[in-house]
Amino acid sequence: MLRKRRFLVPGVDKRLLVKDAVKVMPDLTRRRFITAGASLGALTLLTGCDVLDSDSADAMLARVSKFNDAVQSWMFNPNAMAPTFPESAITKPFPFNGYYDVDDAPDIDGKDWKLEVRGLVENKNSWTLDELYKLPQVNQITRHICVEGWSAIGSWTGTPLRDFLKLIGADTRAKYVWFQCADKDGYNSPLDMESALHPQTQMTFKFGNEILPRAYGFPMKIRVPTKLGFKNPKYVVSMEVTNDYKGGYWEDQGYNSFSGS
Ligand SMILES: Nc1nc2c(c(=O)[nH]1)N[C@H]1C(S)=C(S)[C@@H](COP(=O)(O)O)O[C@H]1N2
Ligand SMILES: [Mo]
Repeated sequence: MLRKRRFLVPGVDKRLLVKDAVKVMPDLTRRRFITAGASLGALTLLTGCDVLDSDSADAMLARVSKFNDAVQSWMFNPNAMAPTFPESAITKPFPFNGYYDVDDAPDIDGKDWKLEVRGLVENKNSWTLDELYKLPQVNQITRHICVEGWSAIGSWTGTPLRDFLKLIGADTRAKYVWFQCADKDGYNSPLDMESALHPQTQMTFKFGNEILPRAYGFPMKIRVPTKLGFKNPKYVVSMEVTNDYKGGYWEDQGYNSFSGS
């Protein structure tokens, strides 16, 4: 996300693009888009267009100009499904992103790692990786969208988070599931319960049918295809079911905690 190195899009001024898009949106969409942070990433979620090349910047504006308020069924409806793709659409190589270089990413020993479970749950036992791997898993090929304006399609396999929450007896009336990660300067992110229970929200153990590589969050990441990339924590070490808004790494720096549908 916001690192020193910025992705520059030739011929496209990202701030102007967001401004132009806002101008051509229908009223209700515009209001909600602004409430959701009016970022380039949100625009990518909304249009399905990636602005990394200038052609799709034009395509994006063309799409926005055709919006009607029905578009909200995708961006603002928490029950909407993120689009899925065929294997041929997978982006190779898939980008790495963190607030550090890949060489400084957490290097976790899967044998020692345990997922801690806290807060409003009946069963607070920790889970080893072997135990988690035995849970039923599903695959999804979905688009990951970073607020910086790039996106990539990947293949993720793991256990739907809602199945796990049920298994541990989580109080699903609570407001948030809050994830903490192993990054050396910390990384965390709150996820609203509705999104935690979304059928596509996944505890991910595999990327492209291989054990999740270190770059993408070994041993476990939370894949939320209806949200921007920063709401997809990697290197997760604990989850807490809570009614308290505990903030998050990017959320605390002004990024909208909603950031998606
Ligand atoms: N623990 C942790 N999770 C994280 C981040 C991070 O820096 N640390 N970056 C976030 C951001 S901004 C993005 S775009 C995605 C990048 O995931 P990828 O490296 O698998 O592409 O991870 C998200 N989750
Ligand atoms: Mo990101």
